[in-house]
Amino acid sequence: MTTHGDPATRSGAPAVAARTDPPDAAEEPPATTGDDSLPGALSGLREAIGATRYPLALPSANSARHSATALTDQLDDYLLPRLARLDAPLLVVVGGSTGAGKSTLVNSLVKARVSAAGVLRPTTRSPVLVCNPSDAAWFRQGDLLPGLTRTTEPSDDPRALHLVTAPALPAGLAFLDAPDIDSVVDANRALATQLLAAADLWLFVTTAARYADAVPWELLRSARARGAVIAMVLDRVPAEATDEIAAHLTEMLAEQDLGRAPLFVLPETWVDGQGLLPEGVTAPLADWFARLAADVDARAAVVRQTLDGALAALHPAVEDLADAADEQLAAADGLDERVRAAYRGAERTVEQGLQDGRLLRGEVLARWQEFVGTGELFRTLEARIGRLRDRVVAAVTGRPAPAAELRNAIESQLVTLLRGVASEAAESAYTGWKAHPAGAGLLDPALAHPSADLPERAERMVRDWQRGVLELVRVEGGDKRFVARTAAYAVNATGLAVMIAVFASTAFIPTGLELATGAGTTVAAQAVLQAIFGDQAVRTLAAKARTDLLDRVRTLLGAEADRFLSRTADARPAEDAGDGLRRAAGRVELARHRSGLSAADEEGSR
Ligand SMILES: Nc1nc2c(ncn2[C@@H]2O[C@H](COP(=O)(O)OP(=O)(O)OP(=O)(O)O)[C@@H](O)[C@H]2O)c(=O)[nH]1
Ligand SMILES: [Mg+2]
Repeated sequence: MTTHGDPATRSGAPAVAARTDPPDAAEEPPATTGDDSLPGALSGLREAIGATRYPLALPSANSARHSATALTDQLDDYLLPRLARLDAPLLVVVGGSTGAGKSTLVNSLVKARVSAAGVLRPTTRSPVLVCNPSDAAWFRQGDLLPGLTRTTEPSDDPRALHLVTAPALPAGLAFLDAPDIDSVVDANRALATQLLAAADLWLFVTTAARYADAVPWELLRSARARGAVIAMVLDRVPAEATDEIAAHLTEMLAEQDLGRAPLFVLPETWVDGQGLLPEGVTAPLADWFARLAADVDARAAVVRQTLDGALAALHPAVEDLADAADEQLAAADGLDERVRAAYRGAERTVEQGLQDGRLLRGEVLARWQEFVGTGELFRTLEARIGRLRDRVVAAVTGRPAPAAELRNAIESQLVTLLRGVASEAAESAYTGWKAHPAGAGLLDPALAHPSADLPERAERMVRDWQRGVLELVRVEGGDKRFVARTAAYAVNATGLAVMIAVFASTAFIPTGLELATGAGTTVAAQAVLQAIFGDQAVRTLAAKARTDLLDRVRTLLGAEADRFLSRTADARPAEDAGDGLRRAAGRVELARHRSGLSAADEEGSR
């Protein structure tokens, strides 16, 4: 094996990255009364991340969901337990393409067949952690990677962590043989990424055949961005191509700003009967790790650099989450507005319908004319219009009282109007949501129509309103001169007149009355109605009845709109979720700088 580049820097103890400047005082988040220690700030951040969801199908949502999971995992798997035990053994996670020889390399470094190597791809499905027996207790207790169940036997379960000890491995250092990062098996890929986020040091294994593959470079770039300490192994290099390939890979590493990562080039060789590489081949790598294990300061520097890098990377990642949360909120508001606009339109149509006399057509008008024509109305009125009544009584036919029919006609006219506007509003809200990517995902076909029980509820609502109008007449009109105080039918008749007045609130006299049968009746009816509707008391009652009707309509339509709004309410993050995330990340950033984790901070404090 050869070590490429200047051995003094390339394979020496990994250099520690320059620190980033502490945040400006102006950017500092407001002081909180909470725990401002680094673990306290991290727990707060974990809580803020856990409390925010991204259910609306926006372009940013998918990556936010993944990132939130990855950040939570990294906090649990690595950052919190590592901070709690800075002196715990250094964890080297061995990652790379399938079949690159990762398991073979780990086995060879610890001089034992601890992880199965094989010809079938991928071979490693369940991670294997190997450490010196004296470090086993720390890894077994499960603070690190707490989601993985410790096993003492090999397993294929990706949620299991097979713990093995190897006396040949120096204390203070552990290897974790991970599944392949570019796996055809989804679970492998996800687990490998999760494991790498829990590494103090990433040992990337690639081969002469695979080193230019895209996936490893993507991961390497993100590791670089996090400031993780990385070492590279170029495995199975044919002797004749060593210089050329090593030079090319060195160039690629420099291009990706990874020029400082030590690179170990291992020649193609035979594995022995145990599946291990010859000691001569692994010696430089084994020596490098032995030196690292023996040097407490170098080990601590690696831990600090990776830890500080991972902590520093939280801030931009959480900023992205906060933006995604804000987008969720804005999208939910936008969707709500489409629904509100649709149902506001429905309310307006009803209001207009009450003003423009359109409700006084057909059945209602016919029944009203009948009601007036039979004299039922007149009979119930007294005093001022009593004289008029006397004059028209002669013209009145002897047909049965049609008050009930009028009342029913009013009811069905209103219900028809309400069904119509509710239909239009549902359709408009549905179409509005369908055109929005986040809205389409919340819809189900039933929402395109009013609720199934809307007609029933509308009928009940109108009947309640009618009862309310009668109650109003009874209470407020009880001592008015045109209502016979003792006669229930007078209340009834006045109530119906008030309802009609509601339907014709701009013109006191319902249109079309001239169509009433019999010229005498018409004239009389006009006169009586002028007397009634011209009366301030009736106008006041009608205004109240109208307000009451519109309130009830609003409630009815509100319940219709809620079918939509409850869906965004379920999806919507808390109003200040984005800012909560930003504040939590700001507290972590502040605590990180105070902690003196990064080398320069530490130097400054010494
Ligand atoms: N000849 C030769 N064979 C090797 C070498 N390294 C690994 N192999 C063989 O290549 C195959 C794959 O090696 P593994 O160690 O299982 O590879 P891996 O990276 O762990 O693979 P996954 O677990 O699937 O990701 C095995 O059959 C090894 O015996 C080497 O340097 N020389
Ligand atoms: Mg393997």
